[in-house]
Amino acid sequence: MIRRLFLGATAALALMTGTGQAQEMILRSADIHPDGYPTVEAVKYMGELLQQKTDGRISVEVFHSRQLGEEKDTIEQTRFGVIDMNRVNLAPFNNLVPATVVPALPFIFRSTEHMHQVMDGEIGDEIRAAFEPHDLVALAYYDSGARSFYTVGKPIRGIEDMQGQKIRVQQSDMWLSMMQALNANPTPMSFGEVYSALQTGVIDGAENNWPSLESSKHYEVAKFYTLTEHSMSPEVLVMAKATWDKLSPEDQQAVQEAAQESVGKMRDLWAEREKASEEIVRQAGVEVIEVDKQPFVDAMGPVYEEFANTPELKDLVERIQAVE
Ligand code: BDP
Repeated sequence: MIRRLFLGATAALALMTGTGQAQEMILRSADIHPDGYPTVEAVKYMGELLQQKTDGRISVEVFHSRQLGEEKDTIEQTRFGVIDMNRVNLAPFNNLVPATVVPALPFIFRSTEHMHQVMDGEIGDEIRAAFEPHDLVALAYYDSGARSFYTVGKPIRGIEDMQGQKIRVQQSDMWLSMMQALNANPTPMSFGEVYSALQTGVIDGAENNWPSLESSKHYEVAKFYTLTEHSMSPEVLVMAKATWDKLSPEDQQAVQEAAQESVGKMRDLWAEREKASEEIVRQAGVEVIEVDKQPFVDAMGPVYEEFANTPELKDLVERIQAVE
């Protein structure tokens, strides 16, 4: 008997004939980063684990390098179940899922260890649960280092150098507010448009972590990297609720386990890549600028006021700050 399993419009199905043989299901997962980038490799690894756990029935195919589009579009498509899985930073979810604003807030985490403590625990689970009403199941958080500013013309050596700079931000209202608090001109755009925008002077700068600065080759154009480390917003791996709902409870558990087990792998890959990327960027002659962070921290009051704007979100901020 062949049991039919429909998994969204795009999950590839290969029905195998013969009694007792299960169908094979290939989950399509989106990522804007190129092949070899830690997030891409971590999701591939997650797929291998899933395949092992399901005796080869369920696997994952990662469509890296924006093959399925920019994040704004792939997020929508994942919500509709057109794409099964998606690895995105939390920031592009900020407008949709308010709780995701909190871990993206400037300077909320004191260190990577603090971020891990928070996201691996109850608070992380709470934020994951906030995706469900938006037709998404958040499976795991991945490292994303710390984001800092890079500029083409004028180096940022102090907070006063932010004045009037056109800085690309992710498509999140919180990020607009953050740049306004620094007297910069925020320009939201997709990641894929940033290289040419830097080159043509549409923007003066952008901000990201070492691996993204390196893999995007933005460092070829932006020759000043100022270590403000203003956000440690983690990455998140989500699944379409439509896909999730079509899995048996056992398979849901296998997916959840595989995702969680890929987190350690991701952390190793990330640590390695961070070092390698820093090396490449420095070798290319980018001036890496140490800056006094305190004035940046002090300027963020209005951002917290505007975005930690309900008792629940305020409480979330306080609980994060209280985590040792
Ligand atoms: C990278 C994240 C990616 C973001 C991108 C960006 O991995 O998900 O969307 O930054 O700035 O670090 O758009």
